[in-house]
Amino acid sequence: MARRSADPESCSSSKSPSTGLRRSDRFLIGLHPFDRVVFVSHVQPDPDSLGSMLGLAHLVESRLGKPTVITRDGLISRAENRALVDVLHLDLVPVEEVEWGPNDAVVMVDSQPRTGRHTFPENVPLYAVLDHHDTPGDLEGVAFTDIRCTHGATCTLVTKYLMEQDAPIPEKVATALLYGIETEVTGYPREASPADDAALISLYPLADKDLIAQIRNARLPHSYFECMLQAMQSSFIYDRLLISWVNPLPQPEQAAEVVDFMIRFEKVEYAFCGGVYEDTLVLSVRSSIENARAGEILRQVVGKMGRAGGHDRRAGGAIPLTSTAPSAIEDLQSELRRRFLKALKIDDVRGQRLVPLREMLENLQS
Ligand SMILES: [Mn+2]
Repeated sequence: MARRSADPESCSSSKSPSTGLRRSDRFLIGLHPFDRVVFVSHVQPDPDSLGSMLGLAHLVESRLGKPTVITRDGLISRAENRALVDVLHLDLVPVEEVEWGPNDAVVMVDSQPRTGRHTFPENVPLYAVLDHHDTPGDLEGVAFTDIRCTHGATCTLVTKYLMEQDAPIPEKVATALLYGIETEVTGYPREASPADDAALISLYPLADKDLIAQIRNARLPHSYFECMLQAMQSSFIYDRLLISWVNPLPQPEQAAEVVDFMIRFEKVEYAFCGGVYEDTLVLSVRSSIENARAGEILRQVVGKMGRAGGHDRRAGGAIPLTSTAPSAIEDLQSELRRRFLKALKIDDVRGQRLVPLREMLENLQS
């Protein structure tokens, strides 16, 4: 299943590659007829999305002199991601407030069309898609595509474009791009390519390291600790898989924060967390092994119940709930648990609590 190593460019996609032009040239040339460039990304945009939009907007403004709009689809709730927006004073337009002009070029980053990860209207035509996810989208009719799953971050592609075009990278843009790559290649084993490391090296002298430190160490809300406590209390180990549930999830991105923490547990190779946020079951997976196929496994587990996708060691998904009654949620949880064990070929073992019940009770202080 070592698809990456066997055929590293298996998911790369780029139209008319034989023109002799670099990708960044073709990206810019194709924008000439348009009046304005609007950047869109996936729901709950992460630092890789935000950095990619900011970097490409800078490229377009500095090289073509055209106005740009950077959008935000849904909430940004993770403390670090909010800090990124705050300390860099990012001006994000909620995607539902964009007035789509007839001569707008729409550029999607860090995501692909019709993967269920957007709320902006599907009838708005896209000029370009730049992404690094394994999750295939519908690229029909998109003039410019640059999909490179071998890259750890979309920000790496964007950094390459800026360097190819000799566009000076301002401190704010470099800081966002550096942090965007850093968050994508965090964890071990790293999901990074030599291109990611080369981009990090180029950006490091240009970025504001104090701001990076401030973002990385963002102050955490009370709900973060409540969520983590609930996750630890609900965690069960099934052989090499750890499953945690948090209901309700205070913020949708906290499922990812739970698995980022739980995957550090030395006895497991996969950590999965599910949590109810409003009328959705939000899912997140991390793996500590190479060729983990986390995105494929989560897609298989979720099946037609919802959507899922991601990378080799990190994945996410969502299942719309028809009922939020506790019994309906319990049924869904046991179905997902059963499917996960099957996908990982784990015999139907009895789960062991991460923290034994007796210890939980003994540690309770009045
Ligand atoms: Mn990304």
